[in-house]
Amino acid sequence: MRMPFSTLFTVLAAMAPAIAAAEDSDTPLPQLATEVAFPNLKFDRPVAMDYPNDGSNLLFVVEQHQAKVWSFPNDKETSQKQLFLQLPAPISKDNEEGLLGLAFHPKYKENGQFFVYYSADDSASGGPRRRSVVSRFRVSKTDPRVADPKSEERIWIGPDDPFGNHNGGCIAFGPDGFLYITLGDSGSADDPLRSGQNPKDHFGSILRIDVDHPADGKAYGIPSDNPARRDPKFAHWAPEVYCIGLRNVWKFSFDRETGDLFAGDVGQNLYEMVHLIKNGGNYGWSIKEAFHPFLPQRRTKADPASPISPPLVEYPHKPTPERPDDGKSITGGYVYRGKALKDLVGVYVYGDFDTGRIWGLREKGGKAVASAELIDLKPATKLPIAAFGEDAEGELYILAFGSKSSADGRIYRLVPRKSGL
Ligand SMILES: [Ca+2]
Repeated sequence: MRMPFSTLFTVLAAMAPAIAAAEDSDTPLPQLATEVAFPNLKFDRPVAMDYPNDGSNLLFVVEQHQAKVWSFPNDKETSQKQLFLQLPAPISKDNEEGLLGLAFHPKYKENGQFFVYYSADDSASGGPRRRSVVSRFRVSKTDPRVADPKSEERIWIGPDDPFGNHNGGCIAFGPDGFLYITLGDSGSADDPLRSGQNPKDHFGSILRIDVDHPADGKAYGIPSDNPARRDPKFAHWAPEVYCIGLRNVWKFSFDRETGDLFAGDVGQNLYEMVHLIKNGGNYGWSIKEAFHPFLPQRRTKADPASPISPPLVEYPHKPTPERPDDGKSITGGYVYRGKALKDLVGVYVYGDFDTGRIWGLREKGGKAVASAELIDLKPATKLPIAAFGEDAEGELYILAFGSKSSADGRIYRLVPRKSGL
């Protein structure tokens, strides 16, 4: 789950202050720090957080290789972690595989449905050794704190996957009520299947499906304004494909105020990037890595239906004398819409898994108009940022990767920076 961020900084190190002064002088990006949000809770390889819109004030955290979903009250002092789901199906457990995504149905309170994304190992039943799956589960009819493990229905089954890495794994419902799914370019390196610019396969894309209206013999329907359904120029795209040209989106999210879709896309050797995602968009992989040429056009052709859109920002991997190591693996976050940090409202927050750095950007008209580092990173505060999470109030959390034998596995929050820190 490498997470990149860097080209942005060669560009923005010089430009961002001027841009910010011209367009956003009254809203500087705040200086923040991190603190443990739930001191009594610890998780094993936590990789995703979600909450149901049911007034329960519960948060849910996914453990990647344990294949568990835990719930707990959104209360700083809580020590009441309760097992919600133990995934019944066998999973693949390569470093980037496992239980990766969780999304509660927008009408969970009425229908008890939630969805998970996992790396299935179906070899015991004669199926493929590795492929990604999205399943629907339901909460128990008798206990609202426990899922019914027998309720699983596989909704979407991904293509056979030749490699253990680049599995995306983020799922979320958009403001349109459709389920968005991301999976990477299959894996290995250099886009070996040339899937980035191939809109016929599901790799290297964000998909959008309608889980409430199954159709055409599938367990889901296709929204009428998916690219292939709304415009003949996209007729060669698979009906599920919403956008293409992504290497491995490690987390996307919707701005709960505007509905805008932001994605952190992990680059290969040089750059990490943030994209503003549009219906029918093409984000360039593997012709481009962020703003830069990657594979030449003679080795992979750009899809003719959709010109390549550059990222909002990028950051480089390689440190320079003027700039420390920004990171190697981006973790996309959220546009902050909470109440605790007023200066952060409207800022898209993201970080890097390798370096623990956390940045913010303001977007306007499809461009980043302000960009800055939010925390003053000290070795003692360097978090392996596996994911960001959001609660019902729009407050943000950071899931720090860790296991039973390591120091972390805790959940952090952003707080105002005290003077002297
Ligand atoms: Ca893969």
